[in-house]
Amino acid sequence: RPATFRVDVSALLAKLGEKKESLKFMKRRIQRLGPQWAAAARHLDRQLGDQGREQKRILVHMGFLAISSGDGFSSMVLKGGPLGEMVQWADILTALYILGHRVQVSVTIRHLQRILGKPYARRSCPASGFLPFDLIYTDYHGLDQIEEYRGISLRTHKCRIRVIDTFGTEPAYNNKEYAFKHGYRSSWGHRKLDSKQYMTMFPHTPDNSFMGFVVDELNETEKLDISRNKINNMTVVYGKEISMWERKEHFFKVLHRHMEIHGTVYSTDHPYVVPAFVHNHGLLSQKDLQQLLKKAKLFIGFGFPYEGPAPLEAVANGCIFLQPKFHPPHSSLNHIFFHGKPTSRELTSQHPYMEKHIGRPHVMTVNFSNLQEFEETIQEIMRTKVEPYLPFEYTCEGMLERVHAYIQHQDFCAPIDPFPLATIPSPFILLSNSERFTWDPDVKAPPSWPPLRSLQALISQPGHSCITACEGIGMVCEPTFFRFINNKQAFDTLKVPCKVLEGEVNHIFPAVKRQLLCSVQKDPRLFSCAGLSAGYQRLCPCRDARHGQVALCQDCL
Ligand code: U2F
Repeated sequence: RPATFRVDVSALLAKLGEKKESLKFMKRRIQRLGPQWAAAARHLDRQLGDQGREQKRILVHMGFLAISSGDGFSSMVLKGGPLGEMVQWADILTALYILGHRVQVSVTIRHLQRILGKPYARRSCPASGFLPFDLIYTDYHGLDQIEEYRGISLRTHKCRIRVIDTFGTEPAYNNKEYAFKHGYRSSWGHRKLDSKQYMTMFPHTPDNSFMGFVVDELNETEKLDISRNKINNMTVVYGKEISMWERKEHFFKVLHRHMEIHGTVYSTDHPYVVPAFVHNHGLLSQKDLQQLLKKAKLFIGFGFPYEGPAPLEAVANGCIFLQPKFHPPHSSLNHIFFHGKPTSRELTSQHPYMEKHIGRPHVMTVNFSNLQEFEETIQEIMRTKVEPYLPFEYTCEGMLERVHAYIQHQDFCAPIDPFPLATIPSPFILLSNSERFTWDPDVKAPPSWPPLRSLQALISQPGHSCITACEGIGMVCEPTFFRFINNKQAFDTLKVPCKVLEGEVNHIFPAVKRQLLCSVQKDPRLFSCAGLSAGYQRLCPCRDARHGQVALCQDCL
């Protein structure tokens, strides 16, 4: 059955009950952004032309709202608790619905069982047989709940699962035995999924799929209004929870010398934490927060929360985002918040996406421990004029395009043909700079998404990851391509004089040490863009990317 775009979200709203604060928040968001989603759907529909799309039956089970410990998220919605997750789930639901799929939603164990059948109802929904969904979007909590309360193993159906995983899961954490043996312990991970089945909030590592969320897009009149009404000395502090304001007095003092400070912190009875000169608006609705940001010149973060949606919203409304640089970087090795998370990613600032993908003049990342540098940056910001800026990948159309592409092209159920380790003649052709190769257009390429014509492979600098190596040539690491270059011919094409060629189970392979010891990967689940090790040069598969849409290659739609 073909999927047809929808432009009216009211039937989706009816699927979400009224019981939980979290759901009410999501409904308000879906309703508010409805017209923008509809416009994006019309545009994408025209762009895709008569490309057929198949309608999928999709279960969306938000496990974090169903946790037995009392749904901590919902109770904190009105008290400054995390809203980033709710923002993302609301947008995922809308994208799936607008794309025309059959979406069922569950936020309680009871409902999940009603949809999937209780453990004893094996005949209607046997463990290894029929599952009435093509795809299940859930989170780590949801995975446990589906296994535990339905009493089935997900093994048979795991290729249909998509895990919404805010901070990401790197391949080294995906397999319990491997992770424990090599010191990649975590509280999560260990699911042995394809790493692309994990879907993140920002494009943290290309090992995972970047799902994202959306930010209100402004029309030309709104942009004009912003440039007329900006108040050059108005700051909004990033932090809706009181702990995010603690021990910041010295910064507020400096800031207050130049600017009027506004906050949207939930609590009002902490006069020593929120100074009297701060205009605290209390927690605002998303709509009202956007209005405040439209007037403000500066949105300032003090280190926490990490990687939330609000800085993108601020920059989209014409603010400059100022944030602290982290030296040394924060990660699961040295920071309690990331401890136990299945990633070794290092955050060089509060929001590395803002720092690296957007940067100056919209985003300023400075050393906050130097108060003079801090003050000079405030003065520089007051002199700098910026226009509202929103990367395409965070618009409704950007998200629709991406989710559409994933649904149509990502297939983790199809058996993967082992690519022959040595095909003669070699399918690779050196590019003119002779440090990279691509797939020879005269050799028939095996089916692949992204298509192999976007491949460019190279050898990294010693100790660098493939993420860094590909970024160095303006490209993106593409883990799907590892299986095609995990062979001797790839090393030969790049003239690496391998004295030894071994097959090993290690997430940094394929790689070479001292130009002589070449190793290929024996476990395809461990192909990793993020992996690195001192002394090793990675063999890296890179690809191009669509403008403003890092998740998709140019020919990926
Ligand atoms: C992040 O979660 P947070 O909820 O702390 O992220 P924020 O960037 O603060 O904002 C989330 C949304 O809250 C909204 C705002 C954002 O879309 O419009 N909001 C609001 O409605 N009213 C207000 O007064 C202020 C903000 C991150 F997203 C999570 O994944 C992490 O778990 C968490 C901790 O790092 O940080």
